[in-house]
Order: sequence, then C-alpha cells, then structure tokens
Amino acid sequence: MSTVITFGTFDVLHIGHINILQRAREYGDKLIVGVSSDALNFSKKQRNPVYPEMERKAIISSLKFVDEVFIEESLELKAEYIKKYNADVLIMGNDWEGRFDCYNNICEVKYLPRTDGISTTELIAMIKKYN
Ligand code: C2G
Repeated sequence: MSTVITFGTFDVLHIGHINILQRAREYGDKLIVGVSSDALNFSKKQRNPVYPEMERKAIISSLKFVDEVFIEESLELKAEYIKKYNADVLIMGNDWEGRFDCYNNICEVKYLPRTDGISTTELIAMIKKYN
C-alpha cells in the first residue's frame, strides 16, 4: 500500500487542480492532501483566499480520488507531514520544480506538468471584469 501526499491552496477549484490531484492519485493507493491554511496563503500570496480554509478542505475532501485532507499550517513543516502520513511520494506541480528536492531523503519527490491556461489568479481577474 503506497501513499501519495500533495499540497496546495486549491482556492476557487478549477480543472488544473482536478488534473493534478487525479494524476497524483495514480502514483499510489492513497492520496493525502495538505490544504494551505488562510494564514499560510496570505504569507505566500499577500491576499486572503476567496474560500476560507474549512470550505477549501471540505471541497477537496469531497473528491472521489482524495482519501484524506489536513490543513497545512507552514511550508517548513513538510518533513513532519510526510512522516506523519507515511507518504512514499510527494507530488507537486512543476511551478514548484526543484523546490522540494530536499525531501528526497525521506520520500520520492515528483513534479507533474501544470495545466496550461488556467489559474485562480486569472479566474479572479476575469470575474472582477464582470462587475
Ligand atoms: N496546478 C496545476 N495547474 C494549474 C494550476 C495549479 O497543476 N493550472 C497545481 C499546482 O502546481 C499545485 C496545485 O495545483 O501543485 C495547487 O495549486 P495552488 O492552489 O496554486 O497551490 P499553491 O499556492 O502553489 O500551494 O506547500 C506548497 C504550497 O502549499 C502549494
């Protein structure tokens, strides 16, 4: 039984998020997702997410290829989360290429290609134009 772990904000869920989660699940038997807390997201992107953390967690938990979800409180706690959930593989989109190679000693680290042409930031900008 092998376990895959991945992390992300997953705000305003879109097809890029679905694609990466679905592909991540194919690398193991179980998929664990760390959803960034509102505070972590603010520190990364200097804005609050559209959906609060408990809603983002509930949305990701409802996906059929996701087995367990927790709130990721800090980028620096990755090693702790990997060990806690006994993850064999860490998967991230290739916008993070190389950034998590330091965890290679505790699990396999893989970066999958991002889905082109869509992002939460672009969606927010597009929705704003309608107002
Ligand atoms: N993603 C993708 N294609 C897109 C948009 C996003 O494959 N068009 C992937 C990202 O590469 C990431 C995941 O979807 O692996 C979640 O993306 P975000 O919600 O933007 O997450 P991010 O803010 O990058 O948080 O600890 C790591 C961070 O928490 C990652």
